[in-house]
Amino acid sequence: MAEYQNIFNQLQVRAAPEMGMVEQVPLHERGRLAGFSSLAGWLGNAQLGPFYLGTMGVISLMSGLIWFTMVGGWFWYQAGFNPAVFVRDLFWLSLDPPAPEYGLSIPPLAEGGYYLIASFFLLVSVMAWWLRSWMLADQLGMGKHVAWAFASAIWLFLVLGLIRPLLMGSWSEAVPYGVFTHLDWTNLFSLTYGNLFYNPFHALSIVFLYGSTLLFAMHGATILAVTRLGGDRELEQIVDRGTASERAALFWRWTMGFNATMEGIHRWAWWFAVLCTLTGGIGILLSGTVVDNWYVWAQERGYGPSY
Ligand code: 07D
Ligand code: 07D
Repeated sequence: MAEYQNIFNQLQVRAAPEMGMVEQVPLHERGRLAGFSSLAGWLGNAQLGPFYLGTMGVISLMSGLIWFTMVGGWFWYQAGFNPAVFVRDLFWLSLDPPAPEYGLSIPPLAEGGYYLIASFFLLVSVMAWWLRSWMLADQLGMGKHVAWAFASAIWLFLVLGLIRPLLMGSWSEAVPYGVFTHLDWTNLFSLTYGNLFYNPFHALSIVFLYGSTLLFAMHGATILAVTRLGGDRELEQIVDRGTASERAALFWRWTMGFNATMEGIHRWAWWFAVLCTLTGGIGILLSGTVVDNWYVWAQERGYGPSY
């Protein structure tokens, strides 16, 4: 049994919780509580905690909570303080940005001012979480790859809600806070700029989105396929012949003539994910600022059909 472990039958060790390294870690910011959960153990590691909240964690969670309650409070108001209506209409309720006539000025609370205040807290929350991802990696002596990848998502987030509205001179360009209203916004955006499919950066973003799922499936499947040979426990794999690692690589070399390396596959994954939101942000930033109609733009460049 101990020789053959995978996600479904992993042995769940119960001993004193492992608290992690202490070197260069401000221990007063790290919690002391840790426990075990069988459910967590089926999905990943059975140990839960200790949590490391830190100053940025507290700032992020608190401002995130303020944003969340402000939005929830607005929904509650829209539902006429009726719990049944609130639950029934939850997906349709929405906190909307100011109307176009307000431009970049601060409108009355009920006409978008409240939206702007909530957005400020969402911004603080996301940025503080980013700082936290940097600081924790720093304390562990790690590279900053997670922080940079997150920065790529934040780039798209900032383009959608801050940079593009500023360039367009109107907060009304920002995305509403609502489940279906943000989908309507997305649809309208595409229609307004003449079909986003003809925006090459939207296409690139889709390439990396689809590519990410393909790479994720290939990598996940490959490693699972060699867990019976210890491939998930990447020790000794790189030096020996006939290891899980070598077979995993050979599988792809035999299948398609090329194989990634143990390190390289993770670079492929990182770049595909990062490029999805990086190219996406460029595409959104150009819409309405540089290009007014992607369909006409494509026609002028000879690839948009003129029916
Ligand atoms: C699984 C990690 C966990 C994260 C989750 C999201 C909130 C929002 C607040 C109701 C993969 C938590 C959600 C905190 C609650 C209120 C006011 C990540 C995982 C589970 N969208 N979008 C969703 C956001 C944009 C689009 C779902 C956020 C753009 C389409 C969820 C942003 C455009 C579809 C959601 C954002 C766009 C969705 C599931 C920010 C173009 C769907 C998300 C901050 C990119 C899908 C009903 C998910 C859906 C969906 C959240 C931005 C398009 C509510 C926070 C403006 C086409 N979006 N979205 O699982 O079911 O992500 O919608 O930029 O089909 Mg969206
Ligand atoms: C939104 C990054 C920001 C998120 C952050 C997270 C919290 C919550 C809480 C954990 C998602 C903050 C998190 C606050 C924390 C908890 C509990 C990433 C975000 C920082 N499109 N489209 C894309 C496809 C069409 C449109 C990208 C496909 C139509 C618009 C992606 C199709 C129209 C925008 C993509 C399709 C249209 C996009 C998003 C098919 C609508 C964007 C990538 C098959 C009718 C966005 C350049 C992403 C973009 C975007 C896919 C169709 C509109 C590749 C597959 C033609 C307006 N579309 N799309 O990672 O970048 O998003 O475009 O039809 O803005 Mg599209």
